[in-house]
Amino acid sequence: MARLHLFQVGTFEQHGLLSIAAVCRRAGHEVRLATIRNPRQVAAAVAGSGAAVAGFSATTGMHRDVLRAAAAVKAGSDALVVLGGPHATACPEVVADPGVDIVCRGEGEAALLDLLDELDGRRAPGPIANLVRQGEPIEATPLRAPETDLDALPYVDRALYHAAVGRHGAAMRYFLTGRGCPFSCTYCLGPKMRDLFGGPPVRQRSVEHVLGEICEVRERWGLESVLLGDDIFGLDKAWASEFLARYRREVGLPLVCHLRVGTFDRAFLDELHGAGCWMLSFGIESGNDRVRRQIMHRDISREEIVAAAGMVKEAGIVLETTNIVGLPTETLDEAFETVALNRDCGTDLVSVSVFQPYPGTALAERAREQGLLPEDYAERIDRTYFEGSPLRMPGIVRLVNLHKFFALLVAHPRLEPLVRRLIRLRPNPLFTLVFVVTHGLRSIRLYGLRGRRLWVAGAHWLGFFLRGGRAG
Ligand code: B12
Ligand code: SF4
Repeated sequence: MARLHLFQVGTFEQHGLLSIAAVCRRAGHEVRLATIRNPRQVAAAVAGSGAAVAGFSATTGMHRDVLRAAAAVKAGSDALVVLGGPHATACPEVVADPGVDIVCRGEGEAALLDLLDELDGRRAPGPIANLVRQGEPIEATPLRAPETDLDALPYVDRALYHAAVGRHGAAMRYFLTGRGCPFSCTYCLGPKMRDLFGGPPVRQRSVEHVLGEICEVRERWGLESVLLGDDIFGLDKAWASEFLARYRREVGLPLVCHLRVGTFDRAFLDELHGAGCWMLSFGIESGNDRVRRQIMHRDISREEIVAAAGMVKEAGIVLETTNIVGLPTETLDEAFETVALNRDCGTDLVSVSVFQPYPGTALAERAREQGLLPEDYAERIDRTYFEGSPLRMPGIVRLVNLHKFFALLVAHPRLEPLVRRLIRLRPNPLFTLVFVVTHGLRSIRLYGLRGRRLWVAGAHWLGFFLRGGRAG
C-alpha cells in the first residue's frame, strides 16, 4: 500500500481528483484529500501523513497558487510531487518547475495507479504512459488512449470529498454522464485533448451506472437537485431518452444541464422538462457572426440561436446563456451585439466571461501569431475569467469594462448610452461591484440559495469584491 495525498483549489467537487482517489483506494492504496489554504498548511499535511506522493490539480491561472504549495511540499518532505489537470496537460514543460517531480498529461486514473503500484513494489519501475518525469524529454513520454469503458471506473469518491470539504447540506450535486465533446471551438481545450489522445470524441457511461451513482448519493448524503455537468448533455438521443425516462421514475429530483444549439429539438426539451429539468444553459458566446463563426469556429447562426431560445422557453424551462467578451480582434460594437442577442433570446440568467487564451487552444495560438499576446501570456491569465485580459489590442480595456455591466445591460437596455460613457474610464472597484452584485443574484437564483448557504455565498462574493475581483 502506498500513501497518496491529493490537494484541490476551492471547495467545488473536483471529479478528476475524486475519480483518481476512487481508483487508487479500490486498489488498496491509502488516499487523503485536502483543500489548499496556504503552502505551509499543505506542506504540514504531507509531512504529517507520511504520503509517498502529493498530487495537485491545476487549471491555467490557478497553477501559480498550486506551484507555490508544491514547492513547500518539496521543501518539507520526501514525497514525490505530481501535477495534473488541464494546465499540466497543456503546458507539460511545467515539469521543470523546482516544486514538481512528475506531470500527468490527460487522464490520470491509470497513470497514478501505476505510479503508486511502482512505489509499492507491485509494478516494475519504468516509463508510465501520460507521466512526464523531471529531466526526461516530454516528447518521449508515451500517451495512453482515454478510458472508453467509463463504467469500469468506480463512482467518484465523495466520502473523501465530504471528509475534506464538509457536507454543505443536501444541495445541488454535480454528476458527469460521460466525457468529451465532438465540437472544435477554438477557445476550448477539448479539441486539443482529442488531438493529443485520440479515441472516440465522446465516451458515455451506461444509464444504469449514472443512475446508480445518483441514487447512492441521495441515500448516503441526501440530495435536493442534480446538476449534469457534461460539456453537452444528451448528444446520443437514444441514450438520453432512456436516461430521462428512468430518471423521472427512479430519482424525480429537479435537474439542470448544459446543451448546445443545434443538438436538440422541441421533443427533446419536452422529455427534459418531463424529467424535472427546470433550467438549462447553452452558449451564445458571441452575437456577432464574424466573431462566432470565424474566430470561435461555432457554426451556428443568429437565427438558430434565437429559435433555440424560443423553444426552451416554450418548453417551460428557465434559460441561462453563456457568453464571452474580449476576444482577439473583437470590437466594442461586436460585443454590444452579444448583449443584444441575449436580449432577443429573452435570456433569464446571463453568464459572461472575459476571454482567456488558455495555452494549447487554437485561439491562443492564433492570437500569439497575430502579435496580440506577450510570450509569457500563460503567466498573465487570471485565476478566473471574471477579471482582466492578457490580450494587447486596442479597445481591450473597454471590453473588459463592458463585461462588468453585461448582465445589467441585458436586463436594462436603456442604460446603454450611460454604460458606453462609463466604460471609457479605467477599471475600478465600482465596476467590479456591479459585476459581483449582478453575478451574485444570478447564483442565488441558479442554486436556490437560502439560509446558511446564502450567507456562505454572500461571503464568497464579498471576498471576491474585496480582493479586487481576484478569486482565492
Ligand atoms: C465542470 C468544470 C468546472 C467546475 C468544476 C471544476 C473542477 N475542477 O472539477 C467549475 C464550475 C467549478 C469550474 C471552474 C473553473 N473552470 Co472549469 N471546467 C469544467 C469542465 C466543464 C469539466 C471538468 C471535469 O470534471 N472533467 C472531467 C474530469 C474527469 O476530468 P479532469 O478534471 O480533467 O481530470 C482528469 C485529468 O485532468 C487528470 N487530472 C486532474 N487532476 C489531476 C491531478 C493529478 C495528481 C493527476 C495525476 C491527474 C489529474 O486526471 C483526471 C481524471 O482522468 C472542464 C472541461 C472539461 N470537459 O474537462 C472545464 C475546464 C477544466 N475549466 C476551465 C476553467 C478555465 C475553469 C475556471 C478557471 C473558470 C473560472 N471562471 O474560474 C474555474 C477554475 C476552478 C479551479 N478551482 O481550478 C478550463 C481549464 C482551461 C485550462 N487550460 O486551464 C476547462 C478545461 C474548460 C476550457 N475552457 O477549456 N470548472
Ligand atoms: S461545444 Fe463546449 S466543450 Fe465542445 S468544443 Fe465547444 S466549448 Fe468545448
